[in-house]
Amino acid sequence: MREQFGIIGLGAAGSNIANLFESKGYSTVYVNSSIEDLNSIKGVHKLHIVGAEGAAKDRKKVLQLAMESFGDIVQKIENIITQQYVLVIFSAGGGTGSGLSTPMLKYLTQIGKTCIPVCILPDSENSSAKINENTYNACIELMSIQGLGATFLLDNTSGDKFFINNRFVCEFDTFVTIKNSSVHGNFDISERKLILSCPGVVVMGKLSRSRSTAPEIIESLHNGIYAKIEAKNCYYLGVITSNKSLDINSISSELGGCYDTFLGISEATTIVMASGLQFPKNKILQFKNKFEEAVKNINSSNFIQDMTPLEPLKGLSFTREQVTPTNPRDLLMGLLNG
Ligand SMILES: Nc1nc2c(ncn2[C@@H]2O[C@H](COP(=O)(O)OP(=O)(O)OP(=O)(O)O)[C@@H](O)[C@H]2O)c(=O)[nH]1
Ligand SMILES: [Mg+2]
Repeated sequence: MREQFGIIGLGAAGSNIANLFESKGYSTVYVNSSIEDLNSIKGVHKLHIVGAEGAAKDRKKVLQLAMESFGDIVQKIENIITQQYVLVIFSAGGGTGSGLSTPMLKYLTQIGKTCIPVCILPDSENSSAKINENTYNACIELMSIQGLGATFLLDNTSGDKFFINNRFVCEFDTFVTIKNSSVHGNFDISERKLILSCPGVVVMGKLSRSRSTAPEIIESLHNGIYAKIEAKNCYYLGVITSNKSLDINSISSELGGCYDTFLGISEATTIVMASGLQFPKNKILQFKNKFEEAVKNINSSNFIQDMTPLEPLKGLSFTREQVTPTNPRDLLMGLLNG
């Protein structure tokens, strides 16, 4: 199943996680504005933004730097990543990954890919005003992109960053590769792809074979490496477990009810995924508040950039919208001028 998912790592953090996927055999591409960062990765397909020496946490600067080479970069990516399902991995806090995430996700969606964004949320409390500002702006953009699949929000307050990287890759890889069966039918790869195609936020949990009761599975969803679930109701819930008597409806009820559930039985381990959740509004606003607080303390009004209203938080659609293609250069121009 691994061959059905392509991986794109943007910036340093995105590339670190992408590299773990490559070591498991996934088709992987790395994009960075910093040649030093690319050199530090042992990967096959590395794409440098021509002429750039890093973006120094400036999201707009990376768009300007990529203006001439973005078309070439996406062309190369299309040649390497032939899969329908593409994980686009980046940290929202830096310049390169955060800035490139929006045009990359929009472009790939426009050419018909099912994008699965994997967005790292920095530890707001222990980050600079600039990182908080970037994170908020990247989240606002991410929530407004039409036609995306499920979005993973990795929460850097949940542990050490390398622990989070390893944990995410391990959980995702298990979800994709685990063999299972059930009296109700196998929880097959098309159902797993359906869960991953659902717009909104997705969370996962992985437990050892001996921990497979409904409360333990629910607990794993609430205490994983992902941004905490703030609003009830998911759309899809999938569980693969050794517990043949598991009542999946009790997990669904605890999540406020789901549109559909999938259950598979495996002797190996327990893995759970819930998708179609709302974006965590309070968590995202924390970045804005932290930024504004720091700016107030710095007491320099011209430091404040325009913040777009939180419109996209209001509604979520569960059907991927059709989008019309734009050429790569116009896409960057639109973002710079918009
Ligand atoms: N989970 C996780 N977070 C990371 C990792 N590396 C950096 N971060 C976090 O991501 C933020 C910085 O993002 P980077 O990916 O380094 O930035 P970049 O995309 O390379 O952008 P520039 O260097 O500014 O051009 C910081 O808040 C870090 O704490 C990583 O490997 N894993
Ligand atoms: Mg960097």
